[in-house]
This record gives sequence, structure tokens and C-alpha cells, in this order.
Amino acid sequence: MPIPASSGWRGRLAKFALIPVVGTLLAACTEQENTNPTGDGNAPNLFGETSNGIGFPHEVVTTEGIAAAGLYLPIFLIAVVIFVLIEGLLLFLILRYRRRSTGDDLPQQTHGNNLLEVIWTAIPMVVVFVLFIVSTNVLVSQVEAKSDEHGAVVDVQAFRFGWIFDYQDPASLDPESGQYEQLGFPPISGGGREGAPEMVVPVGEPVLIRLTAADVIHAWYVPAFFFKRDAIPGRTNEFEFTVETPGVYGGQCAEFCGLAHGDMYFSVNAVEPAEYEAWVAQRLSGETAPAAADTNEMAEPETTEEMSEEDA
Ligand SMILES: [Cu+2]
Repeated sequence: MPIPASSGWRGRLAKFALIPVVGTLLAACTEQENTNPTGDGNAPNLFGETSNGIGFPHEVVTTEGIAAAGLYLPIFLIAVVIFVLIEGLLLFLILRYRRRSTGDDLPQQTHGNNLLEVIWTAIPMVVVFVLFIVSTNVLVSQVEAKSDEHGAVVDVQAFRFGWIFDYQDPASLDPESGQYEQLGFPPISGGGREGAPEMVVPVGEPVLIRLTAADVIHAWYVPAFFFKRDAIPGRTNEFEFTVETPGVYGGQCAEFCGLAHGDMYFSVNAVEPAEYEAWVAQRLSGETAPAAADTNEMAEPETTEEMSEEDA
């Protein structure tokens, strides 16, 4: 039986097959500038100079983030095996059963094969199930795990367009109400590109963050922590992180919240516990370092009312 005249489907198929390849090359060549004024060069881009160039997370500095980032390699390898297998089979079939000039006969036609169908249903199910177990394990046992003791407890409130860091006393936890007492110095707040507030935390100790928002939904995002969480008005989202490497890590709002959303920066300065204690003592005594004193004068929520009227 003659094959109908070719309608160019093979050509089209080849073009479609090229799309992922070209996309990957373009992405790999794209370099984005780190524009985070508070950051350590660890900008939230996947393909720029600050990553390893193929979209893998790099320089993750928290225990929880390292566990989550560790999922990338096994998942990537599974994807590579599937890609090579599927593309290889496709290319093989396209070439092996292409129309030849020597004959018009159709190759042998097969209709239905229960064994094959069971196999190609079972393999993806097993793959998805394994991925589910592995990632849920990391999520439950690491990312969402809660510690009994914390090096610092900070109530974080996001507002248009800045952040308030209100330090609580980790030792003051009332087990009945689950509430803490304030640590005893005024909250640190700031916003905008210039006045981005800095959160100081101890290295190697779990830090508990209780995150909420004053007006609209924002999101806490620190690329080097490999972690993002929504800040929602009327709700408190709790999470923990343990920074393993001292340093200043840039963060920013990751949920579009208004015109100045792009300027909603902050940073986390992770220091040795002794240095952290000294910083707390300095705060309690009312003295503040010059830079920190500046940010303290920055926008409080009242100021943002004006800003939000402007953008309304
Ligand atoms: Cu925001």
C-alpha cells in the first residue's frame, strides 16, 4: 500500500525537536546582572554568572537549603536518562522507518500491545513515586522541621514597601500560649533600595521566623537560603533556617505587591554566636551601629500609606 505524499511532517517534527535545544543554549548564554544592593552577589537568577551556568543552585548556605538543593542532582540525572531514552528512540524510529526511494510499502503495522502499555505506564509511575517519597522526606524532615531551641526568634512583617524585624526573646516562650516576649529593643525596619533593613542572626543555630504582612501578600525570599515563603495579612507563617556559613545574604520580596515591589530588599547578616550576643547587647543598651541607626529611621508602615496612595 503506497504511503500518501509526504506533507512535510518530518520537517516540522525536526523543528519542534530543536526548540528545547535552542532554548537551553539561549538560556545558558543569558547573563543577568546582580542588582540586589544588599546582596552578596548571589542574585536570584538561575542562568547568570552567579550560578554554575546550567541552572543548578549554587552557594546554598542553610542546612535546610542544602538538603533541598541536594535533590537537584538526582532529579536532573533521572531527567537526563529519560531525555536520552525518548529522544534516542524517536530519532531511531524517524530514521529507521523513514520513507525510502526504493519502495512504497508500509512497514509492518502493530495495533495494541498490552505488555508495552503496562511497561510505559508503570515506569513513569515508579519515577514519580520515587521523586515524591524523596522530596517529601526532605520537606518534612528538614525544610519544615521545628527545633525546640532557637538562637534567635524574629517576627517579620512585610509592608508596602519594606520589612520590620521584631526580635523576640527565645528563652521567653510560654508553652501554653506559644507566645514570646519581645527581646527589648525597638524593631528594625526599613524599605526601598537605600534603606533595606538588615537582620542579624547567629550562625549554626536554628533561627525561627514568624512571618506576616501588614497590607497585601508579599514573599520572603533569600536565594542563598534556597527558600521562599509567602507573607500573608492576618496569618503567621513560621519557618526555620540554620545558616552554616557566616556572611551577608541578600533577600527581597518575591510576590508582586505594588509599584515599588522591585525595591523591597533586605539582607540577612549571619555572624558567629558571640558576635550576635554582642550585637544584641549593643541594641539593648540603646547604642546602634551607624548603618543600623540609619535603617531604623527608614519607612515605617505609616510612610507606606503615602506611598500606596501615590501608586493607587
Ligand atoms: Cu512586597
